[in-house]
Amino acid sequence: TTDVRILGPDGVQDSVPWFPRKMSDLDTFSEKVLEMGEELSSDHPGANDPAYRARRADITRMAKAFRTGDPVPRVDYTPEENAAWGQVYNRLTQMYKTHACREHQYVFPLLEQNCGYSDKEIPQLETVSRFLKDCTGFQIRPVMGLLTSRDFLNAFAFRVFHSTQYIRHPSKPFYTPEPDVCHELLGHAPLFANPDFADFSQEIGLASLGASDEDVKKLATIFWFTAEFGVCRQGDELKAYGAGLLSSFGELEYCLSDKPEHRPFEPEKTAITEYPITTFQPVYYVADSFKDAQEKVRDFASRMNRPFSVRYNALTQSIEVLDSK
Ligand code: TIH
Ligand code: FE2
Repeated sequence: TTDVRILGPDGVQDSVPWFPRKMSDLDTFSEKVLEMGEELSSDHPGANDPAYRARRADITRMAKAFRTGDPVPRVDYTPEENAAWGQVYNRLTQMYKTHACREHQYVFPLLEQNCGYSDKEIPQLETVSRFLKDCTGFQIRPVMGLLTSRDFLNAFAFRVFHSTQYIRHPSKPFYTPEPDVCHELLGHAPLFANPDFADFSQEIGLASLGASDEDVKKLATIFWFTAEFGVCRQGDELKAYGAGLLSSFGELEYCLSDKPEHRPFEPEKTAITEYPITTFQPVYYVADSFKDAQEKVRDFASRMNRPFSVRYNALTQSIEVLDSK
């Protein structure tokens, strides 16, 4: 990305990393995916399964062609894919009652009623995107695989969530090191239907626009330890609200056990913590409540240093840049 010039508060031109200003600018992200997107790395469970690879290529080709305003293309999942989903679905939904935060538990039945969530077949992203739009204005764009942190976070400024559409390899249903449709639909989608969580996600997105690489890394780490792997206290119990936990029955069990370390969530410290991406997390950050995590992150983001501020205009679906803070 090339830098753009922005008029700073003191009338001096500042150079900041490029960022999307209108919804259709997100179209430029579709080709830029990180490893394990198009090409599976050699230790991936699907790497030596040619049929799996071919199927993934078909699905990601559609994501690559997606442009702003298109409906999310329908994928006709095979009986094997629906069976893998059903297996994950049944294991997870049994655990949600005891392991998921109450916000996730509240939305889940609404997804069953409105979006056809069941163990029979994988729901279509388009159906879920429409439902989220009604609830919070969030919408889903299909993506080939992992985007850079900057691109992925920038899209949240527009209430856009990038979602994969393919499913994990059926040989390892309990955990996958990369996002897949189970992770997106069972972990993320329920929380994007929650108005507070939608605001929180957009806040991180707005903070990431034109931010320095260092600040983007911090925001991405905070996102990791909240939206992906967040644990919170509800009553006197620990519950999972992170999507990476709510989509992995292996890690969902493990995260609330006494095996990993649980530390109190403090954005300054959390933002500089290293983490593995292919194994269960050794450390979880525990928020006092789901709301408390959002407020703390919002506060952290508002104290970040940027020579301008931004706001989202939902009517024009564009970012307004305010020259001085
Ligand atoms: N590990 C998660 C799962 O098995 O569903 C998927 C991911 C979470 C975060 C990044 S990839
Ligand atoms: Fe995720």
